[in-house]
Amino acid sequence: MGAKFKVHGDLRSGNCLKVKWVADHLGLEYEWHDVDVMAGETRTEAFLTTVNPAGQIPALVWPDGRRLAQSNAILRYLARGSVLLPDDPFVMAKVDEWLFWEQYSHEPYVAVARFLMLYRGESAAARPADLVARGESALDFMERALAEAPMLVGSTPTIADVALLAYTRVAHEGGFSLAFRPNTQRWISECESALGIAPIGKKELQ
Ligand SMILES: N[C@@H](CCC(=O)N[C@@H](CS)C(=O)NCC(=O)O)C(=O)O
Repeated sequence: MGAKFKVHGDLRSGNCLKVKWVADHLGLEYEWHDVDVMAGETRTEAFLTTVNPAGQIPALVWPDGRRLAQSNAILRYLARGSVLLPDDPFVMAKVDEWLFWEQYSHEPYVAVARFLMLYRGESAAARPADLVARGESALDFMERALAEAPMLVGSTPTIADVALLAYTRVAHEGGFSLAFRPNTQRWISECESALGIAPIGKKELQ
C-alpha cells in the first residue's frame, strides 16, 4: 500500500466514516486529521492548496504530495485487491452501480436531511417535501434489493455496502424510519458485525 497517508475527515460525516471503516477493516496504516466543516476549515487557503481544492472532506494526502478526494473514489482505491472489492469485472461494475447510485440518489437526500437536522438543528417537519420523498424512495429501493439478496452485491460485504451503510444506519437522524424496513435492519446488523463497527442499536433503527 506504500507510505502512511493522512485522512482529513470528520467522524460525524458518513462520507468520512466510509473511509475510516474500510481502512480499519483492511488494517491500513493512516493518520486521522479532524476537520471541522462547520468552522469553515475546508475553505481555508491552506486546506484548498494542500488538501483538496474542492473544499471537501474526506480527503487523503500522501507524504509525496499525492491527494485523493471523493469518498467512493477513495474506497475503490483503498479496497482494490481485497475482499471488499472482488476482482471480477462484472462484480466490480455492479459495485460501481451502487456507488454511483449512492452519490446521486441516496446521499443527496438521506444525508442532506440529516445535515439539516443534526448540524443546523432544523426539525423533521421543516425538511423540504421533495427531499423527504426522494429519501424515502431511496430507502424503499434498498429495502427491495435487500429482500432479494443478503448484501447489495453477492453474499459478503463489499464497498457498495460500506458506502450505503454510512448514511442508512443513521437515517433516523434525518427524520427517516427503518421500522418497516426489516431487510435493511437485518443488513445493517450484518454489515456492522462483518466490518467490526459498533452497532447503531435497535432503538435507532425504529
Ligand atoms: N461527493 C463527496 C461529498 C463530500 C462532502 O459533501 N463532504 C462534506 C462533509 S460530509 C464537506 O466537506 N462539506 C464541506 C463543504 O462543502 O464546505 C464525497 O463523497 O466525498
